[in-house]
Amino acid sequence: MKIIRSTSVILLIIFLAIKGYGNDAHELWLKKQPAKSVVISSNNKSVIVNNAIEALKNGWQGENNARLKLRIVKDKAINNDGFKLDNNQIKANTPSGILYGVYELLRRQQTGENTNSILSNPSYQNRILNHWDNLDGSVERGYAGNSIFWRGEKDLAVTANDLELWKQYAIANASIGINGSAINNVNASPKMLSSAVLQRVKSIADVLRPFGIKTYLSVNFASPAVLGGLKTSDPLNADVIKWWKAKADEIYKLVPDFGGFLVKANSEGEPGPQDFGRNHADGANMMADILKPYGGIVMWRAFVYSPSNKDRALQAYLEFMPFDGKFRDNVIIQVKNGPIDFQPREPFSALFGAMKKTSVMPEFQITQEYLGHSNQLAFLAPMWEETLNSDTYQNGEGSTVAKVTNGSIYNQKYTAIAGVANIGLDSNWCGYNFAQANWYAYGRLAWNDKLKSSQIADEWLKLTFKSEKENADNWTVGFLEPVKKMMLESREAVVNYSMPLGLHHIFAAHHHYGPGPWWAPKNARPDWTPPYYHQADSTGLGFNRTKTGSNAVSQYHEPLTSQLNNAATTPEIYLLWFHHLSWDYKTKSGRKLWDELCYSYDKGVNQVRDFQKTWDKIENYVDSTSFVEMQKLLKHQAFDAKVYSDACVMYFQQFSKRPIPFELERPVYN
Ligand code: GCW
Repeated sequence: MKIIRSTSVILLIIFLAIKGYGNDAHELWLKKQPAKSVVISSNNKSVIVNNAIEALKNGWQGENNARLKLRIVKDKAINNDGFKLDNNQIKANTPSGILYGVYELLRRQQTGENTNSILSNPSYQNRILNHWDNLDGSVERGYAGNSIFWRGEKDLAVTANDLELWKQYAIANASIGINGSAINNVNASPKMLSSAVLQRVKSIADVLRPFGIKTYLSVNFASPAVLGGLKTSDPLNADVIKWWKAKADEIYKLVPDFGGFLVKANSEGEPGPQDFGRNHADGANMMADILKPYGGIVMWRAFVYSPSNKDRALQAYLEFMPFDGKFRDNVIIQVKNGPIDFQPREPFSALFGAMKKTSVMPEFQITQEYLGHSNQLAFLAPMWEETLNSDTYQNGEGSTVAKVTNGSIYNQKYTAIAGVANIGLDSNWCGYNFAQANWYAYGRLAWNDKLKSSQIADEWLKLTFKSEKENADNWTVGFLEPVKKMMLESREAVVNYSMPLGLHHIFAAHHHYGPGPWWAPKNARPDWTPPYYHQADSTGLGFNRTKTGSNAVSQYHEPLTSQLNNAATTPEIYLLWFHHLSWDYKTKSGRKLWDELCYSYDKGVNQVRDFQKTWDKIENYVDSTSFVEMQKLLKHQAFDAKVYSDACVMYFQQFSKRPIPFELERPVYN
């Protein structure tokens, strides 16, 4: 009896473990469908192609017993890991191309799109996730639990669970075209390069490789001194160069296809070449020369600023432009989408397109550091689409951020794009179900920078939530359309209730959740305090970056400089980013700035309330766990949005000394 009981407990545990909880959220957008049978022939037997075949067998939704051909060919129309898909034939130049073609085919089958005459080439060669994962298992700005890669320097042994988890991670990435993972924080511990840790790096790389994913490491610039015991980490010192060479050699012996280094140097207290009187090019080129024989690249971040300059938004440009053309061809300067720091909205960084003789790559943040962590719905594809489609004018009209970084305008030997991952050990990988859509969206945009957010949301919703049982028409009207609308509006709602009209960086200090426009302790670095950014005073609000102010506008190419220099021609979404305007400034709606600000905050709150109404109506379309999870999240978000809005409006009211518009808040004494 006892045995039977404990066996059934064990079986139940196994069942629950396999099933996970929620809408089988751990399966991400790769829901297992009862697959039909397919007969596959291939002219290639590599592990990557075998994994493609495996995916087909598990997911084939086409006609039963169909014959499918996978062909490695030499086709000039196909670039890099691109592919051709023609009904039941997939052609590619590389095994990875076959893998991506297979996932495209499966996705199209599931979403009901056509599967013939398709040529798909990736926009960027290297489509990389940056994990801000620390060796101790914590994740910087991670809201989905601990690291999937690290558990502490004393716990480096690789378990069967690790291997399975990394495999699932690799499959998910491959299914959306991601082909690189930088597996540790850019605030990098020198210990990452210790021989013991590198053994684990090898194990990770061995799991990712069969899915076409290269492994990269973030490195600490002071590693030669801190880890290697040298007297210096000066990039021009012969012993230092020797140390890096030996390290590279050790890494490539373990990981022959190692992708390269990601470096945060001389930024926020991290060491860098400037500590030794050298510059960014000295540092990056030293590493690039060492990695070159192995085919490795250096992604050198341009996220630099210091308390000395007046306007932080100017600094990356000032520090990097003098080195344009001075970097080796296997160095790529990794530039955050905006000039400050992953705010809910920023204009694009002026470095895009301006560095004409240097490879530049965009860095996006998938984890919601400034957009509500995992407590708030924010679908980020519209934000990234906005950046990618911004016209820099640097090589004439149409020089969008996408085009000046993807190799179609400038001759870059390597092209790349990075997204700071939102992945952790949480059972749904990303903290909340809909955050998975951001991982998905990043991969899809990295593959095809022309994709529309609406298409990405559409795909993700179909892949994640549509089940065979559903009547398609009902599902589209009752679930797909309203939920897609909610997703597409969600980032704008965050902007509205947190920092509308170009306001930025008015968050609570440190954790960056919730409002803190007042935070300015006496001894704090000014550029880390919100008043530095919003500049509210009795005359008005906003940061003057025009020619009469910090002149950040001059870093942009005409006609942008003139357009942004003038409040009347500045897009209203960036108004207070570039201008300090009177509280009575007349905005496009006809309202005065103060009123418009109040209306924007109020709009954001109401948008979230509408999301709640939308979600309440879809109960019948999702499993109860997913339904309740999202309902709770939106409730929390509506509450926090109201706090955000009220706090900011009341704070700014001290300066504006104007009443909140009557329609928004009828005073109680009236
Ligand atoms: O936005 C800031 C974050 C830091 C982060 C840094 C960076 C990894 O607050 O946590 O550090 O950006 O991008 O380097």
